[in-house]
Parts: sequence; C-alpha cells; structure tokens
Amino acid sequence: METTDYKRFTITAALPYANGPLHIGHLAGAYIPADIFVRYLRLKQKDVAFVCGSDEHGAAITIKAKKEGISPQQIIDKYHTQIKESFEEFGISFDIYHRTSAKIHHELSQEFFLNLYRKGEFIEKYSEQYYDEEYHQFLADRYITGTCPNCHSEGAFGDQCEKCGTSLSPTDLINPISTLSGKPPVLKETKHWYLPLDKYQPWLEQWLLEGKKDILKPNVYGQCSSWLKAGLQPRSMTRDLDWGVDVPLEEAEGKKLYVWLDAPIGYISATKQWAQDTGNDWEKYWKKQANDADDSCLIHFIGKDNIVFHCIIFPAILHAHGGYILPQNIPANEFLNLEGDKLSTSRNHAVWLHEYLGDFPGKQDELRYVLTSILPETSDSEFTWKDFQARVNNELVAIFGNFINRVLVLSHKYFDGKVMPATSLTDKDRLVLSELQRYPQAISSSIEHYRFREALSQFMNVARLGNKYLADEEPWKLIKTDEERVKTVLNISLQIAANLTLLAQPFLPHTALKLAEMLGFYEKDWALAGQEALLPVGHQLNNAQLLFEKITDEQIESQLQKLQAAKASNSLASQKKAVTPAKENISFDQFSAMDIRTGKILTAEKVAKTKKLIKMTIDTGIDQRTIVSGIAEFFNPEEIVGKQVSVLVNLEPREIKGILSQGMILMAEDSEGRLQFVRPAEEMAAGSTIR
Ligand code: B3M
Ligand code: ZN
Repeated sequence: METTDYKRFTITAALPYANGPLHIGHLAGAYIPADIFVRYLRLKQKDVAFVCGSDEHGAAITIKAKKEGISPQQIIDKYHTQIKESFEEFGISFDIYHRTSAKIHHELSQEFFLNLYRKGEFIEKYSEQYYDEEYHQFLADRYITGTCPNCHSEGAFGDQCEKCGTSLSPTDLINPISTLSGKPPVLKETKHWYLPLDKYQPWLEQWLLEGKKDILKPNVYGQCSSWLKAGLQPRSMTRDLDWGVDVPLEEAEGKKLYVWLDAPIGYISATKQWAQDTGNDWEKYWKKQANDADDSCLIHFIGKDNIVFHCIIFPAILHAHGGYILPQNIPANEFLNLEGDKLSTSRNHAVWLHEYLGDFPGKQDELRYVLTSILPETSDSEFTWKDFQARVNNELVAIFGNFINRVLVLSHKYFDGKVMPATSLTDKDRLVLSELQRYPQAISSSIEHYRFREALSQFMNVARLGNKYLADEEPWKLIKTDEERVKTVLNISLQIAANLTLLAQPFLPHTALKLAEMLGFYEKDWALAGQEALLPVGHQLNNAQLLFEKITDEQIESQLQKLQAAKASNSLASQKKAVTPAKENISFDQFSAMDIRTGKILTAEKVAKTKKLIKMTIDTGIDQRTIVSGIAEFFNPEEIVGKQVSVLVNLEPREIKGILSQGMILMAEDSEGRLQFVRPAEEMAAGSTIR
C-alpha cells in the first residue's frame, strides 16, 4: 500500500530533550522533513494528526539541571517554552506540541508498563549497580566516570568513552568515580524489569526486515539489520533514578521507567491530549481499526541516532501491548554539520534558532529553504554561511523573488493589477503551460518518497520556468507595439505565480502566505496545482511586497566571527575547566625555605627501560649534580643539553630507578599534560637565586 493510499495519517517527530535550545541540526534532522510531509498531506485533503512534544525525563535533563544548579523541573519549564516558541516561529505546524512531564503521559506510560507486566512479558532480574553512599542514590551511566579500559583516557562515562567512542557499561570503567560525590561508588544489588527483545526477534525480523525491505530508507534498513544480526538482548525498562515516570509497582519504590520506554509513548499521550482539546477521537490515530484499511498510517520522523528506538524497541512494545498500529515507515535523516565541524551544544558550535531569528528577523523561510536544499537524507551534510548567502541571493532573490516582483509590478503598471485575457497562444506559451502541468506530480512523487531536497528543486524549476518565460518575452518592450501579447504573457505568468503559491506551502509557508495575499489567491488544494486558469480574467491583484532580501557579506562575516568567538571561548573554557584547584595556603617562611637557583644542563640521557625518565648532569653554580626528571615524553636528551633551567637545590635527594637524584627541575604542565621548562626570560649565571 503506497503512503498516500491511506485516508488518515499519524505523523510524529522526535521529542526533543527539553535540556537546551533548538539548532539547525534539529530542523534538518526531523522537523523540516516532517513539516513538509504534513503540509503536503493536508493539501491532499488527508486527515492528519501531527504530534510532538518535549522529552522531559532521563539523564539528559538531570545532568543539565546539575550543571545549571537548578532543579530538573526548572530546566524543562525553561526549555520546553523556548523550544515550543522556536517551532512556532519556523512554522513547524504540529497539531499539538505536548510534554512528557504531563500527568496524562505519566498515566499512559504506567498503563503500558502494567499491561506488559500483567501479561508476564518482563523478565525480572537482580543486578549489581553502582551506588553513591553519600547521596544514597543509584547512579545512571552518565553519573559515573573513570578510565576507559580501551584507550585509557580519563573522563569516560558509564555508557560510552567520548574519546574513542567505545560503548561501555559502568563496571568496565577503571577507577570509577561518582560525579555526584566525587567518591568511588559501591556496587549494590537492585531489581529491574527487562523487555525480552530477544523473544521478539523472530517477529521483528519478519515485520521489519522482510516486511519493510522495499520501504525503509537504506540507511535505516542497514542499521536495523545489523542490530538484528548481532542478536537482540533483553533491555531494562526501569532505572534507579529520582526523576521520571514512577514504576507503578509497590515493590519498585524510588524506581522510574527507562526514558526510552516512556518517551515514544509520548506520541500517543500527545494525541490523547490533542483529541481532548479538540473533540477528536485519539484511538482512530493509534488503535487498530475493525477493518485494516481504516488503520491510520503511522510515520516517525527522526534522526539516525534514534533508529533503534523507533524501529525495534517501540514497535516491540506496541506489539507486546497489542491493539495498536505499527509504524508504516521511519524515514530517519543523517546528521547536519556546521562549517566543517559537528554541531555541538556543549561546545556552543551551532546556529541556535532563537539567535538566528534575532540576527535575521522574518527570514525563517530563507533558513527553511537552505536547510531543505541540504537535508542529510542519505548521508551527513554541511551547512556553511557562504552557501546560505549564495542560495538565498542567487535562487530565492534572483529567481523566485525576481519573477514574482516583475509580474506583479508590470500587471499594476499596465493593467491596474487586473488579470487580462490570454489570446492567440504561441507554441512557446503552450510549451510553458504543459511544463507547468508536469511539475506538481513530480513534486508529489518526491515528497511521497521522502526526497525533500529533490521536491524543493522541482518546486524551484517552476519559479525558473516563470522567470525565464517573462525574461524571454520581454513584455516591457512589447507593451509599445503589441498590448494584446503583453496581456497574454502576463496572464500566463500570473497562472505560474498562482501555482507557486500552492506549491510553496509545504516548503516556504510564510512566503506562500505573502504570495496568497499579493495574488488574492487562498486555495489549499493540491488537486488544483498545474492548472492554467487559477486566476480568472478580471481578478484583482493586491500590492506587490518584497518576498526576499539579499544577505550581505557583513551579515555572513558576523556569523562566522560568532562561531570563531565560540571556538575561542571554548578552548579557554576547556583550559579553565582543566585547571587544578589551588592548594592549601603556605606561610612566607615555608616558601622562603625553598632554595631555587638557575642552572644549566651539561649532559642528558634516557634512563634505560623507562618511558618518561631522563638523567641529567646540572651545573647549579654551587656544584654539578645528577637530577632525574620525568620529561622524556616531551623532550629528546640531545635537544636540551646547554639549556638554562630552574632548580630546587635543597630538595631531599631520592633514589629513582637506582639513580640518586639531587634536586628538582621546575616544569610547567598545561591542561593537556604537556610540559615546558620554567626559566628566566634571559640567560643568567648558574646559581642565580630565584625568589
Ligand atoms: N529525546 C531525542 C534525542 O535522542 C530523544 C527523542 C525521543 S523521541 C520519542 O536527542
Ligand atoms: Zn576510550
């Protein structure tokens, strides 16, 4: 069954975590594709429920709350509002933007859990988990850090090492530390309820790999088949956390539902809330109907990092619960990068939607247009400000805007803004009109196959068609000699403009509205697209308004500087972040007891069988002595002979690898652990006092 054979659609877009503002990667990942698709379905007169909302549970929220020193509730209230506003500003036309902290969501999630629990679907298992005795709390993966067993770098998390990417479980970490108390956690027994994904494997292989082989995008299919080939394992659906949906069992006091159990149920609870608010029946959009043909077509728009949850875990839960429809397709996008680097919230390497609107007020559609042109539909793609400027100026302004402006201005100039009759069509006219008829079907096909970049370029071909036709016919010259011809040329151009008003709605909703007002044409039925008489003779046009303005070099330059500034402050912040805190104060007497002198390295050699040690003979001005230092990873012995150094000469001698080392050479160590000699700026005689 083709997508648009369905009468009703349930369209979901991934619930963004309410732990930060939205950036262009969010729009390009799930939300612009979903919005184009939904606006198109509505133009096809389909019955659509388009639902989304804030994902307000899980460690993503509690970690942010800890970082900002406020409560999780304050975090979600702050960012839920900001995210909702950003979606509205950019015309992402949800029927409801809900939130998973709502009571209706907690109740539905608990109903799902109890339904599976009472059927005995869950495996109940005890396991040992890290527990922070000072905070009396079990630790979620992200709350435990330690040394990565794979690359031995510090700061690996309980679920993943961000340095080498290895996915870990907390007990893999070397020297684990709780990020709450800063102390080593203890292992404590705890009980959880596991979803037996292995039990559903045969059904998933049939429903997903067999049934959707020709439907899923290759990037989605590939990820699913590798997950299934690796063999599904039971996955815990509960956590020891103090934030989330309570596990509805007496014995589960203090336990919460795993965020990826409750979050997708958020699509259903949002639909329930919407139905309550609008007098609709939510079950039509989620429950299996008496007659399969009446089932709603469920499509999840997501980014590639959510594929397993939407293709495997959530369908398994719906299947185990029973009575629910299953997703017809999950057209996940890949990732968008920015100026050659990954988008990053933590490094502030992003184009934040609320900031974009501050810098480019009223230019939502320009960003929608450029992002749609570069959607990461089959592979990661790249946003650059230069490309943004080029596409706006060379396509929107120079083609689409130019065409509309000309045909409106000339219609007002020559015929008081009225649509004139088209008489005695030339072959060229007929060719243009037959071209015009072809595009709506081409755009439909691209949209229905989730190829939105292609759909947009087909749309722009209609603008190109009009722009070229008007430029070739040159009505501003003809008007002197053949007014009838000009009437025909402008009539045909206006029919193209009216088509653009219809066809623009999925992609550029704000522009479509402006166009509708200028033309006095407010149709919202895709079936009309391609027709050559959408504007009847005599129809009165309204005044022309500028659709797009050029983006200036200065505007682009300031955006690039903003990114540079973020990068610079990041590196400074990372240095500040890595600075070890100051030690306890000492008295002046304690300091003056140290005798530090200038010295010179006379000889240097590596200490055998060690990675870090160099043995040196130092001229301290007082004497020549042997000192051993751990600097071999940063300096070659031959390169330091003759160099000036600062030496603590009254340090008690100590034996290092059998060598008596008499003193210490002062080194500076940066946040990356790199070493540099500390020495006076100018050469000084050995034995000079440093104080
Ligand atoms: N909150 C988004 C993410 O992984 C996640 C999606 C939930 S969709 C039910 O960034
Ligand atoms: Zn690692």
